[in-house]
Amino acid sequence: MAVSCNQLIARHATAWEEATRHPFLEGCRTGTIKYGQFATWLAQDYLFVVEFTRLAARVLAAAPIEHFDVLLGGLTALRDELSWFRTHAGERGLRLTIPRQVACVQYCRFMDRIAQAPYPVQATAFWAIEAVYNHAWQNASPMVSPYDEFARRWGSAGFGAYVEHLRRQADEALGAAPGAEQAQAEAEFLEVLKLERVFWQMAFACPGT
Ligand code: HMH
Repeated sequence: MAVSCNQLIARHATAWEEATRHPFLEGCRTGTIKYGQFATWLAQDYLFVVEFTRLAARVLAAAPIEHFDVLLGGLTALRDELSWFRTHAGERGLRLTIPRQVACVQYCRFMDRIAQAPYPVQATAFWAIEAVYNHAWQNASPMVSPYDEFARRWGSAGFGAYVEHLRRQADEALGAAPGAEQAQAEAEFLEVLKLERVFWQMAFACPGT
């Protein structure tokens, strides 16, 4: 039997928890997050999403036609998300032409590597990146204003439904994948969890940037 996305979560429950619960999110939930910490996350997540959009396009290029609808929907949502980030950065007077922090650089390098992996590995990693965000923001919902809008973006039922579609597509690809690709998908899933944890932590390591 091939490995499935839900099995990956169950097998690595502790790492999953660490990637989806963090004092940063708790600070957004209660409103105690510092302005500089939130600003750091906001600008760096925009820079992340720029590269994530490139990954989405590269996953689409490797996908079977039956998977196009879901991935094209994702790309359209990313267009809106990039402009939404620019609006929020503008409101806060944040510059987005800033250097990436180490955590962001590492995550972007990972995505560039994933784009060159076999499709089942790409589909699993792509699902994982969206799934952790969905769960992380959901776990800390509802949030106080102005963070409630952020919680709704990734914690909403609509985003959850998109993640479910991605999960089904990844499971389908994994189901037909050779054992070595399944093993690689599991290793990259764990890498996503680690990169997420470090990304949350970044906001605390570099406040005010
Ligand atoms: C760090 N992981 C990170 N940022 C995001 N915006 C997502 C996942 C979901 O797109």
